[in-house]
Amino acid sequence: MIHKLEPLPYAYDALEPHIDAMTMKIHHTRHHQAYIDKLNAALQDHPKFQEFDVTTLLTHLKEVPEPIRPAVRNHGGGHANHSFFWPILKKEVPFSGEISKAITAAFGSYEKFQDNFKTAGVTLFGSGWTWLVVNNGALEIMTTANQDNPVSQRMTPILGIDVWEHAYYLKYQNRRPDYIDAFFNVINWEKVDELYQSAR
Ligand code: MN3
Repeated sequence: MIHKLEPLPYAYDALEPHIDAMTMKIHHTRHHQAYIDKLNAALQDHPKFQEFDVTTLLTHLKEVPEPIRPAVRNHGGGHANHSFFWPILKKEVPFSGEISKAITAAFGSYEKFQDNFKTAGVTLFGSGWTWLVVNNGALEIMTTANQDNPVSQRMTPILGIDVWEHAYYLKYQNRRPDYIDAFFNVINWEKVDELYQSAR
């Protein structure tokens, strides 16, 4: 398949003031598009691997030919991560559903979950992602470097935040903690609940 950029499921300014429209537009039309273009370029001479969706490629990285494996890992990962990220963002969705009970049970309270998730995001050195994953049925917070995705480690992401500087620098400059605080205002808990229920 030729990988393509899907439109966002909302307007670029839909997450204002927490995540600004300019950041969303550049992030989607330039950064995400670039990962897709480079993934397609890497797969160009490997028709067998053009048949698979990006999650399949990332769960079978070891079977991807060595010369293109880093490109599939990085750009395929970039495509998968951003495709995952956009739909889990929405303003004013209350913390609710099965996932709210599971988070409270796993971390003690929503506030403790936020503390742990924020600490993981703030202390992640360099570029990467912080995730809430289902690992053998249990909820865990984890981080990945660069554009690695938890599926490559047999874990199922249900929530994630992009902590690359390009995700927040225009509005928050170097203040990653403020960006993570803002992120908690735009989590689409309905979508996360859906992902949680199908991951169990
Ligand atoms: Mn990004």
